[in-house]
Amino acid sequence: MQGLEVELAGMRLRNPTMLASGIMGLSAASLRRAIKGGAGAVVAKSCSSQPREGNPNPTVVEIPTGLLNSVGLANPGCAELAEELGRCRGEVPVVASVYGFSTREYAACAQVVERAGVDAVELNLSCPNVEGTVFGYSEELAREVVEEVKRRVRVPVFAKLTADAGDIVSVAAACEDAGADGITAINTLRAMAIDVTTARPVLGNRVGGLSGRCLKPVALRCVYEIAEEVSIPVIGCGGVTTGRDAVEFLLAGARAVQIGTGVLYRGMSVFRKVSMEIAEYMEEKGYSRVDELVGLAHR
Ligand code: RRO
Repeated sequence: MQGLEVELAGMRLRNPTMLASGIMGLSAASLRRAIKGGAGAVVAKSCSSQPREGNPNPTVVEIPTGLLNSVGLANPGCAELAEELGRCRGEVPVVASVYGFSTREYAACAQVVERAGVDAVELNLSCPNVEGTVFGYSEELAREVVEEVKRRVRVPVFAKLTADAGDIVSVAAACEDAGADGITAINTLRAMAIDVTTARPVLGNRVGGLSGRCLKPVALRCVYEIAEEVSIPVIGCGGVTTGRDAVEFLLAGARAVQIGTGVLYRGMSVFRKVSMEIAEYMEEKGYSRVDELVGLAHR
């Protein structure tokens, strides 16, 4: 498909779709499936310095307009995950998502995955499912993490933020100021479901993160407002399922879009399908390059 290539913080993507960090990205095999499904880049599941088992079951529940998860950062630890990521290098950019309970842990994890040869690091400053500080709730804390990681690694660093923060736009601006190479907006939103039969919360952890179609208007608003404020690239994430969804994010100012729950709705070939649908839109409207769409809604 011609005209879909985008440049993102120095990386060349064959199209603007990326696998979002989440349940798919713990093994080289699952990342390769997304690459085969047409993804322009892949983001692995977030990792911490020590392995984590995650939260009690049930950790994933489907609701009519999306998905609730309370996985709890289950991962084998950044050293083991880094080895897996090393096995995926080559075809498309591979991005590691790192999490830390402290600034120092973020930096240490980022260094481990960089040594494994990943193309970029996404800082998960916004996980809704672990006890402890959410660095992305605070301009100061987000700034501190980005500054420290930028001191330690040379690959591009993206900051993944949440609309649960009081003011996501100010946090994004602080991350840009601290040297971030891009902003991913947004992570899941804190949410819950209650089983009326048992009169108990459905998720084992009671509260989790909401993803899927219902998230799109919120994510789109965040991308639009962040793009007004920062000049680094913005990556849209939240409810992208169709090419039309992706186009909305591009028009709002995103340079690329991440797809997570959309994989559940349309399978691993969702990346190819969305790319083809973007191309159809471009042809219909007479655009020859996808980056012509970026930010057009700001006129
Ligand atoms: O693992 C999770 O529970 C999780 C993470 Br790290 C995240 O960033 N967002 C999410 O919805 N779930």
